[in-house]
Amino acid sequence: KNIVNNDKVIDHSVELSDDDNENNEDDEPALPKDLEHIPFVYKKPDVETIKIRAREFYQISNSRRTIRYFRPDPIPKSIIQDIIRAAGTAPSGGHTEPWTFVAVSNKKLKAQIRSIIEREEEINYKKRMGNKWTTDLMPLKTNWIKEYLTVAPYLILVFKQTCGTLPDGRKKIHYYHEMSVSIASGILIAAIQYAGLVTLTSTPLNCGPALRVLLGRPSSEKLCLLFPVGYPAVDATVPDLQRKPLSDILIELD
Ligand code: IYR
Repeated sequence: KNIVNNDKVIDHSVELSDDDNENNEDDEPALPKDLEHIPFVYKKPDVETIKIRAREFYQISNSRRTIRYFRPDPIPKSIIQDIIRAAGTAPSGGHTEPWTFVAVSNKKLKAQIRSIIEREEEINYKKRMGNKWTTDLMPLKTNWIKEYLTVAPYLILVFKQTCGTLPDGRKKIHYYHEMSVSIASGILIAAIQYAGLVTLTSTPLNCGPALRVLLGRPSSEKLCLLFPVGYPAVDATVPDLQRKPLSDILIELD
């Protein structure tokens, strides 16, 4: 909800502290003051090509499934780097790029990550999530044992930077960091899918601080999501889910 107060709109979803709104006597922007605006280079495809490409992207997206069973086969580091390059093209509040992607292939670290997550997830499933939540998840056959965390060749942990530091040491405000990192994660998922690999969108409840410390990230960063990346196991299964039809998700006002 937006609260109008002393002529300032305070949008609580952007998580600005009172300090961020008050201590702005120095009106030096975070980006260069004299930032140039240059012509945008765009080659317009014909509409038939656009139609084909929109359909192709939908088909690629529609073949994506959340995969919980992986093959241990390694994947080249350059693929992970390009996937993260793609995620890093996401739009962000004030072009603050408030994300850190930690790509883990080290076996010992993956085992430590798994141990932290399984310890917390056992408590989540048995206590914190409660009856309604665990009952709703039953058809998906998930539990606190997460073999994929040690089997998948890569784990990508996505941290949001709640704030940053400017070259002169001042605090850099990261506007809309939550949304920016969510969008980047969507692009990450799409890039993994487009490349021909699989992943699982995992939200390790209550594991953020322990994983952050394990991976040596500062306390200004918060863990948002964890993506195991690799090939699906030959015998991988997925729940037979259906997606909503377009008529259920689109309202057309012509
Ligand atoms: N994070 C837990 C539980 C879980 C929650 C939801 I919502 C899911 O769609 C799937 C799982 C886990 O990873 O098992």
